[in-house]
Amino acid sequence: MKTLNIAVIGVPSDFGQNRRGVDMGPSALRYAGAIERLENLGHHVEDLGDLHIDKKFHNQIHPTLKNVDGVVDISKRLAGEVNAIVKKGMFPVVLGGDHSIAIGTLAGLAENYENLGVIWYDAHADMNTEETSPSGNIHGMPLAVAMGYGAKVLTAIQGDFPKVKPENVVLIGARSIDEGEKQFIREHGIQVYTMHDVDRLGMTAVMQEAIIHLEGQHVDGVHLSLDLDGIDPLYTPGVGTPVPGGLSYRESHLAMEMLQDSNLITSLELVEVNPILDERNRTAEVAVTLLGSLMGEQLV
Ligand code: HAR
Ligand code: MN
Ligand code: MN
Ligand code: MN
Repeated sequence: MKTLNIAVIGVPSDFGQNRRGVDMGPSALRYAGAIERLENLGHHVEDLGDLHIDKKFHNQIHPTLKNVDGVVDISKRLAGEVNAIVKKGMFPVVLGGDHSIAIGTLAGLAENYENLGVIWYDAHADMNTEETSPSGNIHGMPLAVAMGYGAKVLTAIQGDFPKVKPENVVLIGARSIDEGEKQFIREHGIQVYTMHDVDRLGMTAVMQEAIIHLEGQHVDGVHLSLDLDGIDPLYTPGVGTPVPGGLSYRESHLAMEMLQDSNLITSLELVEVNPILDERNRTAEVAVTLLGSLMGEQLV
């Protein structure tokens, strides 16, 4: 296991969706022992604390891009922080917050990588645009934005260029994909491992294929965007948009362990933890055990 200099940053944003409480995600993850878990593995950890969220952006009326000014404000500042973390040679761990924060994370990473890979571990594809979104919730859009699709005010953050190439994106655990997203996936030939694929192939083969695909793309880094709703709500009930039939606890640990063994991952975000909807902080606790497996914990 490689010992890393890790910078942890909390992003208590709930601008990307309708349900309050996901802004307490960073607290729940810290309470569940995220920092200690990393330190106990021998990593050097710097906790940068939480970004300040300007509540004045709440209740902003915009039916197709809800709370867009808040998302833009937080994305710009998060991108700056993530960029600075990578420039210092540190490994960024971003604690959300809803998944709209990935817009900022990926914008901050983009300047540092020529050919960034992304693993999107999620029940959803998060590839809607303002035109295709059934909800207007920006947490359903960040992956499209990162590839350069959607409202210009979002795609232009940290420069008006695509932050990630469609061929460098791998989805794992998808089981709730909107019509417009299906079309986007087909058009761009995006590598998607749905729950059907996990059922048929097994997680071992899925991760092997995903890793081989990214290596074949000659990526110079891989960001893992871990939405806790990718896991079955039996294990992680504290999320805003639970979808039954998800990845199991053990499948998820296996995935994290294989990613640790692959040595590919260069940044991480944990998103959508909502302690208000949870049972005794179980979701944050599962997230922290997955963080442990990804970052080098061994069973023996
Ligand atoms: N696809 C739906 C929409 O765009 C729901 C998206 C839910 N997204 C998250 N993040 N929870 O994955 O509104
Ligand atoms: Mn998501
Ligand atoms: Mn999701
Ligand atoms: Mn191992």
